[in-house]
Amino acid sequence: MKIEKLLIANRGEIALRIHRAAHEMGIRTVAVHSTADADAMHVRLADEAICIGPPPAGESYLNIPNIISAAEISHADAIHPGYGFLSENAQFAEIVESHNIIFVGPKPQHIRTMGDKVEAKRTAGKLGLPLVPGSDGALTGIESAKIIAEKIGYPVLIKAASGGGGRGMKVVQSADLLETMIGQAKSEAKAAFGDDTVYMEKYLGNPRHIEFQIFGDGEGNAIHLGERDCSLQRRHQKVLEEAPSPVITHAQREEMGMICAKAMAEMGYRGAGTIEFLYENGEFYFIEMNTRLQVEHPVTEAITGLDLVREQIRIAEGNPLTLRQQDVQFRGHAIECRINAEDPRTFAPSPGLVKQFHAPGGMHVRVDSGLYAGYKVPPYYDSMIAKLIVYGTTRQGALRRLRRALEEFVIDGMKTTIPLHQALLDVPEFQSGDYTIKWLEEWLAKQDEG
Ligand code: MV4
Repeated sequence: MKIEKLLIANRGEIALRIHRAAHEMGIRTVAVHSTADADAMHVRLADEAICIGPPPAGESYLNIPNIISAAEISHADAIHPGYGFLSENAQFAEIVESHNIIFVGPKPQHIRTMGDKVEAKRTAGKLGLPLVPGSDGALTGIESAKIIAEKIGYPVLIKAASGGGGRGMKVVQSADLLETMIGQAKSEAKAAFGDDTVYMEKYLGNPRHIEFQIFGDGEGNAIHLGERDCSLQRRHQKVLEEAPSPVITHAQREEMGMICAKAMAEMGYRGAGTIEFLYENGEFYFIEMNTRLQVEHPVTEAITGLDLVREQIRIAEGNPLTLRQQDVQFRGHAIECRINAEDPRTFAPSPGLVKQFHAPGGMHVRVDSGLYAGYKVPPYYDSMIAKLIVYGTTRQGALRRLRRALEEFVIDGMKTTIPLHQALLDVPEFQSGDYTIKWLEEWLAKQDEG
């Protein structure tokens, strides 16, 4: 079914990104916004705008009855949830569909499965994805936990089934600490998620974080769009992403990509998804799957030439995939910098009035941002205010272009993380691509000492 009008259940740069794809497809857009976002760029550009509540997200962007009401009032025939907020809420997807509105996203059952990390791992294993050695499902008692830990070897990691994004993890170095740590992990998980289910994995000490982009049509066909390397992160917040990974060979991409695509085809996955792996000593280990569009999707767009949001919308309309796997071509190298309204040293939030805004341009430079001079960055939400994406024929070329683009970027009126990205460009380990998930935090700690 052709979508005529799309409600965008999100804010900021991703709401703008979705609006742009929709308008290029001739689809009218409905922006929903909190009272704090009335002046947002995507609200101005949308064909219609509906206020759905006060600034706290719980009363606006997470307010399901208000969003459904906005869709009914505006006669929207589809809802795109973006990332964050309601994007991985299976119940929301079900409610949307029960109102005969198209959910631009996966089948609710697949969102639910992947939201439970124990279920996700079990499913991934059955579908042939390589797993981190660990407990086969949830931990059931200390005696069996001890046996599993001895078998896989210490250190082990206790993870919450309802966790994800690094919340509620405990590293255990030896058997004498296991019972205490499982207890702590359980009570923290109970407090944070209302679910004390935990599982165990071998702790990988120094991996990279590499994720594969996949698309399924919901009818048993699926393709992969290669990988992104997201190892540069601080406190589980990604700082910079690149595609392809500087350490993955063409043969590894083909092999892992095919394994991912085959798995998604077999489960009948619909829409965009990301399969996350840890990568250490040449081996991939599945950790989680994200059932949504991701912040860093533009680096994949840059190296494949595909519009991922357009592809999501086409699938939601019930169309087959635009491309076959053999038509997907990977070309060049792309890097994305997340620019946050934060102090570049302390990372303290720094929202405020944008006094001047000048985005860099020129060949192979993309800026996704809702900022404009005179806009006030509200203090209630995520601090990411812009994404800078550069493309080059080679990684070297992309790095040179990134340096040039960062020089041009002007955001006056608040502190931003632009100087952090500029400093990173001068560091040999970043220049050579020789970094793991621990590297940035260690480098930042050294900067603070010196
Ligand atoms: C791990 C790990 C080491 N060993 N699992 C953190 C977030 C969640 N997605 C999984 N995470 C990790 N799981 C095993 N068995 C280390 C991390 C981890 C991490 C993973 C990806 C990106 C950044 C990270 C930062 C710290 C820890």
